[in-house]
Amino acid sequence: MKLLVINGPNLNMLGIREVNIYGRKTYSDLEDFIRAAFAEAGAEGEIFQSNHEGEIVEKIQQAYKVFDGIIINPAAYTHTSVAILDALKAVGIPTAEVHLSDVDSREEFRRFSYVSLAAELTVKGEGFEGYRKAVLWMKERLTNAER
Ligand code: CA2
Repeated sequence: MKLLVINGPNLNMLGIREVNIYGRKTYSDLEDFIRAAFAEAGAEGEIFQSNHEGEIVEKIQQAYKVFDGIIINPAAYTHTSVAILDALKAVGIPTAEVHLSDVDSREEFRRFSYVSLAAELTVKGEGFEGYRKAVLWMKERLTNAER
């Protein structure tokens, strides 16, 4: 089972500002946390972060026939990017969406997610734990698909 985790713009700034919303832990801490979740699930995984929409689209396209599942926190592109939605639909890889914060209880513009239209699971407001939930959910999802 090969999983690809994609993190969108500004998530590399975690722990530096807006600690009241996103917490004090850094992006490197998040990578360590996700690697531990891969190990718990017995999955192989890669973690990719980009501040550029086109790079995220290309990474999703390159995942075709390489990765079995995608876990994505598209960050601000969640609310704007038809291109990322179309890329996810194009590759047809099972997708889970993660948000550190509870996007439903923040500004109105964060309530809508294009990526939710392709994702089978969305986890919001659970901090780093949301990634672990998504990895473990994906393990179940892919195991059941093999039966
Ligand atoms: O809650 C989430 O995970 C978000 O995807 C995070 C995005 C935001 O645009 C989404 O609405 C919800 C923002 C990530 C930026 O993270 C920062 C980290 C440190 C300082 C400032 C922003």
